[in-house]
Amino acid sequence: METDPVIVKAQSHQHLDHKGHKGHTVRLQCGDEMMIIKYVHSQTEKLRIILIGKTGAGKTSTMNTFLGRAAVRKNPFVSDGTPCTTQTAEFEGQELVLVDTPGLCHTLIDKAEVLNTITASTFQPDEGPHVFLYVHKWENGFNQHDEKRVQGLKKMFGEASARYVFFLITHVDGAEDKTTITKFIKKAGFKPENYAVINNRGGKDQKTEQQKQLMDKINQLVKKNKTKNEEFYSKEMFKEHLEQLKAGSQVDAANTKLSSAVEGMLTAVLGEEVTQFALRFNALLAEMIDEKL
Ligand SMILES: Nc1nc2c(ncn2[C@@H]2O[C@H](COP(=O)(O)OP(=O)(O)O)[C@@H](O)[C@H]2O)c(=O)[nH]1
Ligand SMILES: [Mg+2]
Repeated sequence: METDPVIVKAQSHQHLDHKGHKGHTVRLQCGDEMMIIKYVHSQTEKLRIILIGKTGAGKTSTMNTFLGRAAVRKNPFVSDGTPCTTQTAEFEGQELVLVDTPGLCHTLIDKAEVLNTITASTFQPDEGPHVFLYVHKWENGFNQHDEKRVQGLKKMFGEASARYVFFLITHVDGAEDKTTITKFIKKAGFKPENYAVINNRGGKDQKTEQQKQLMDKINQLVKKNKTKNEEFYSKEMFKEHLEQLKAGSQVDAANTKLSSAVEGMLTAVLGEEVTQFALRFNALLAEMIDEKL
């Protein structure tokens, strides 16, 4: 997002680091010399974020908050019926690829199909996501079903995926007690640095501040993963997870009766064999989850 230029008078060019703001254009005046610098994000240029969570959690609204407009239909029975929706947004000079997914306890779509769509969404931009943004609605508490959903995510993508999961609590209007939220975060099994709150119905200033906090924390997480050369959740990590499952599991016997709309999409990215195995695994996972995921 382009903003009005900020004019900074400095003694030397070194002051630049302290005066710049992400996404701003800065005009630096040093003596008679004038420099115009456009600040881009100093962290990873482009982030791929996949939004996952229960229907009604606020995934689509969060996406719209970043888009700054209601570009995606909010009706869960309409928007959730379509395979993954990808939108590109920009926040403070950083490009974000946001992928919306159907709700984890959708009542109208077959459970295995929901899982298939999430798998396809994960690799829809080809390379995997930097972050699985787990969206949760505040007010419900965090019950055993929620715990199962978070665990289900780990089951789908393996232990390695835990490094990429970030927790976002929606419907937080600012009146909530921080201690209560901290306790809640602990119960959900997340570290304080890996969660943020947002009120998608809040005012512009509140939302901008909350988006800033969310993105700063996400960038920290990505930076940490990057130092280990594991910047994002990769296809290789997913394949490795499936390989481990193959040994002695009933996955091979599972039946993918569904004519999955995402099959072709996945095959192009993961290849025929891995895709077929992933679909069978999702069918099995869906069967195992007898209560609403
Ligand atoms: N008050 C409030 N309402 C929200 C917030 N986020 C989403 N909603 C509302 O919750 C409902 C479900 O949101 P939606 O984004 O469609 O959820 P999804 O199914 O996860 O995509 C909609 O009516 C939204 O307007 C929030 O942060 N605060
Ligand atoms: Mg939605």
